Amino acid sequence: MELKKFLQNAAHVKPTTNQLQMLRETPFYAFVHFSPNTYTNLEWGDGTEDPAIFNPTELDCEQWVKAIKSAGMKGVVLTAKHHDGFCLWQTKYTEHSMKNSPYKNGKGDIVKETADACKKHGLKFGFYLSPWDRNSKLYGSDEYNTYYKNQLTELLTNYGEIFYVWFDGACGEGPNGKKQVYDFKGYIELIEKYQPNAAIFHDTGIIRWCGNEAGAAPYAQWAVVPVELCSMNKPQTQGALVEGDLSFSYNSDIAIGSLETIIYSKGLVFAPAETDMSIRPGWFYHEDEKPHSLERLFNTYINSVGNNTTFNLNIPPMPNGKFNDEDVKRLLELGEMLENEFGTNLAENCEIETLTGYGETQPEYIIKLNGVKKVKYVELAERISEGQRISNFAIFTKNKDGYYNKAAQSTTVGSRKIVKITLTETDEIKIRIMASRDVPDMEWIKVY
Ligand code: FUL
Repeated sequence: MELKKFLQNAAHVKPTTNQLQMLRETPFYAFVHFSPNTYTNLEWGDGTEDPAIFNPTELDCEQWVKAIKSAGMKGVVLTAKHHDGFCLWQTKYTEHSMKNSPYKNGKGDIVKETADACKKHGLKFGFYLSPWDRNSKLYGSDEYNTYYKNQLTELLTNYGEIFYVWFDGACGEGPNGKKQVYDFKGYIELIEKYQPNAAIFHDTGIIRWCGNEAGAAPYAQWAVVPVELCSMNKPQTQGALVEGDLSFSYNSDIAIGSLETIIYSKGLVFAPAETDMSIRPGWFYHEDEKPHSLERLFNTYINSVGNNTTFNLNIPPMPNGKFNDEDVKRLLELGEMLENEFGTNLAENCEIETLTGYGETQPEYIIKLNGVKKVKYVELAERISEGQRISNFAIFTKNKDGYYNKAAQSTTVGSRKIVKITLTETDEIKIRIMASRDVPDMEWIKVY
């Protein structure tokens, strides 16, 4: 296939409604890791923990939700079951659950309390249900897939609207030393049946992993990637050199989706990445750990939501069932900083002129601000519903003498790109698209 045609096809690979909702409406949400690990001070329980240790005497899911909301997040993803197999809800299928916790004399349901708090405060609710289960005696047999699907069905049908189901890729040994072959196809069919609007996180697609758990998504960020990496998604176009037989793996150092990586692929799919990290070093609460700095969290936001990925930030409750005050404070600070930095669009109601002198795929956008403004960030957004196109662009600011100074050069845009520039006083900004797979379709340009 001719290269130009191949790239144009790549530029028209489109998201599903569910993927689009994640990118546009819910790009920033919270993980909540809570399990017997919270009481044993571990990251991975082995499934032999006594359910009686799980006793959040001051559980306050509204406190979680309010703190999460204060950071500007739009949803919560609760670990309904982590690798230790302990279930945070009243499941019919195991005793390794809230039924044997002293909390509310075995009648507690933390999935329900979290879902209710989300509903009350206007956040979306989703869950993580670990396929790897180190407690279930069925693990390693076909019956385990039935067990898992039964639990999934409970979670999909009893807690209202679910926006996201997070499948952990981890697959270790169960209590009898056996490994499980997961029936992901069957699991996903249940989600499509009961919660057709839910997005899915999985390392084979829908929403894919960014490649590390440190909040560091690769800088050039494509949502259109080789089907070999995200086999769960439907290929929308063929590869260019279908002879290739490459295998792809998650590697944070590679810009997956760049020309070098798609050219040998058998087909292309739409699969945006999620950036995930914890506010503290561990996913679960450990008393000796401290929350990351505000600067690190803010920069991660820029490099995730502002870099064509979603951002899943974990906050671990303490053994008493509350978020630590330091985490609550940090979340509020983050929300305030996001509001201070991005709350006022200096290009609102400004004239934006599009020039196509260099050709249609290399337009220039001239943003005439209303007077001289102090500019710190430029935010671009492609009309991602129609696909991702831009692969290189530069930002210029006009100086007092009427000349343009180059303020930044960058790569992909996608659903949203936030570029930090050196604080500059200017009354005019020029964005020059240097390379694009097809004619760019800009949904918005904002200046802060
Ligand atoms: C990993 C798990 O093993 C960690 O415990 C944590 O849940 C993280 C989000 O995913 O695969």
